[in-house]
Amino acid sequence: MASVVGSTTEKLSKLDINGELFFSVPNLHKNLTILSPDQIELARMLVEAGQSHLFQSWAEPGVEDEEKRGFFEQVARLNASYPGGLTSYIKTARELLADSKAGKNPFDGFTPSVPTGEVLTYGDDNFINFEEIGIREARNAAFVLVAGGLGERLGYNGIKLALPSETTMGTCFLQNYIDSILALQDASCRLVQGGCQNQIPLVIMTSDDTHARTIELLESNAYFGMKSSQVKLLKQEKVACLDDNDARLAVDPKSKYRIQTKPHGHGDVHSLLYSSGLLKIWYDAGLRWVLFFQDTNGLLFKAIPAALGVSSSKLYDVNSLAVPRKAKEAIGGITKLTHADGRTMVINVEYNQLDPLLRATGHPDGDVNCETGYSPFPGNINQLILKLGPYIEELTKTGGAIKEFVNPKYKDSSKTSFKSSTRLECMMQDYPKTLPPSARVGFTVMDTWLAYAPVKNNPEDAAKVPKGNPYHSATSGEMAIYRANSLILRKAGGVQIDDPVQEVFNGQEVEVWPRITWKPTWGLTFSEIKRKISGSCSISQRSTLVIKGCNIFLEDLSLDGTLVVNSVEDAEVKVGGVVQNKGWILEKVDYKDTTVPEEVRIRGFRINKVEQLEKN
Ligand code: UGB
Repeated sequence: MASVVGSTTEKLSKLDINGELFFSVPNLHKNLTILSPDQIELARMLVEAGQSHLFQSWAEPGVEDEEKRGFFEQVARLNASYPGGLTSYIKTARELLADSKAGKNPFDGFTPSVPTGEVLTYGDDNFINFEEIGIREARNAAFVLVAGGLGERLGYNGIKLALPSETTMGTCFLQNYIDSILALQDASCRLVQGGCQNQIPLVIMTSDDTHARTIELLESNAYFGMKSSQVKLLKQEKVACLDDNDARLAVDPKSKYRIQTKPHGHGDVHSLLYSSGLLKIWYDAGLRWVLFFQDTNGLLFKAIPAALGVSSSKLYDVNSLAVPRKAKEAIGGITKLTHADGRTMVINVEYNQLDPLLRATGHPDGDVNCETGYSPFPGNINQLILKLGPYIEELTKTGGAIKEFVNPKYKDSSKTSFKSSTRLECMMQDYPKTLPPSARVGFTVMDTWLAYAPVKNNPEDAAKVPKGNPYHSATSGEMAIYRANSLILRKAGGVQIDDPVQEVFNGQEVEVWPRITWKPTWGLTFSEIKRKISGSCSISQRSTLVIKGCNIFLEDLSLDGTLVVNSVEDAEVKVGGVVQNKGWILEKVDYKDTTVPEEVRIRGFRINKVEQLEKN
């Protein structure tokens, strides 16, 4: 024993640590003998930060020593992955928890008002012009997909990127995104005389919940046609959970040698990008834009060219994409905040904060629709376009740290204990909060039918969404793609498309349009689609049209049934005449029927491919 005590004292004095610090934590003190100097340093940091309780149930030295070393590995990771380390995390947590307990309004002193932004109308001259500029700029862009979320609200067992965005072609979200980026790259490079070799980079932010399955999805599909070097994965770490207002870290209920952790939110993307060094590499390569987007919006890339055109024309440092928002819809509201001292900013106010903010500032009805039938605040769809130069400048100052918040669920009104542990969180759209007033922050509003149809809610919750508000389910996400494609062919190509019929799938009433789908390379913009349609074309409501190829031209096509056209890249294909067959039929499926694969039953229908004409 004497030698153990001797070696402990020696270790501590070498580390310049006063041994008394550990006397009050006997189970830690006993275990110092098995710890390395680095681990003792971390232990000191925890004890000094008021976290002695973490060692309360530790076994004697010699018992469960591997687990104890594992504990410090986790602490080292948590410490390294947070700017300023765990000490800083705990300090911020105490401050934010105190504010929350005191009921402090994060928008104290600010008055909300409706900001003005660029409102686009699909297909008018302005829109077409922005699309052209956007395509030109695309080769100077990098894309960043935040995909670390598990999607608890959707309750799907796989990663959301692997879900089919629609089941006619069966393209999953990740493939849809990669196909779109590659199509943008080709279209943009074609505009350069003599061509260009730019490869648009794609970064995917993953988390422990999604990382391995994202790699597997990419590798088992040969990166969906991207060069593997073009895609980079950055994994976000979770953060420590907090048990009380003193920010005591929560012990994992499954192991006394682990700290419980939860996701920190999509705001991590900024610090990860900064520390990865990629921004500098992109800048040096001449890139000008970084576009952030989310995991399940099958319409997004229909809005990208015009939105990028707006950023470029207006020289916006920050451009957020928005759509008209229904009151109480679970998307944030873009809001102008004016402080009593004169400061103003245009920022997303998250959906759970908008109503209390409005009520506190003289709007007794809170978050309600105005005479247009929509909330006056445009809905944030969390697609941000940042100008790379100013973005790097800002992150050089902040290291990518984003203003955090905490959202504890208190047991009672004394606000002294929580129903379950909480943690600090941050959101990527809060990036503009630290920008100087000189920064050019704008937003672009587009029609919902064109730009936004996320898949977030499980069938049961979707069916409970108030009538008139969007379901945000796998059913509505897929139907929105058919509606958008039908409307685009109507508007850009003058195609006569039958009106939709109303159907109920999984308790959700939706419009069913003809199932029209195409690969992004066929039609990225209004003008390109217009160019590929001529004569008098018509498509009946029960029809399915699948276009898989670039130079496929529709001329005097009359479709009543299913037509699938496949073509190799350079082939020019003309498609016309009368096509009539039994087609593909939507058959209802109940989401509770576990004999049906999950990705099918969550949409409430499957496609019975009865008859089609397939042309290669
Ligand atoms: N995500 C991560 O990558 N890491 C995380 O830790 C968490 C999420 P949700 P929510 O436009 O649709 C956002 O859960 O709560 C990824 C905006 O905050 O779908 O619905 C995740 O994988 C809100 O303002 O976000 O709210 C996914 O890709 C509104 O705009 C993305 O982050 C809304 O989205 C979003 O995660 C919307």
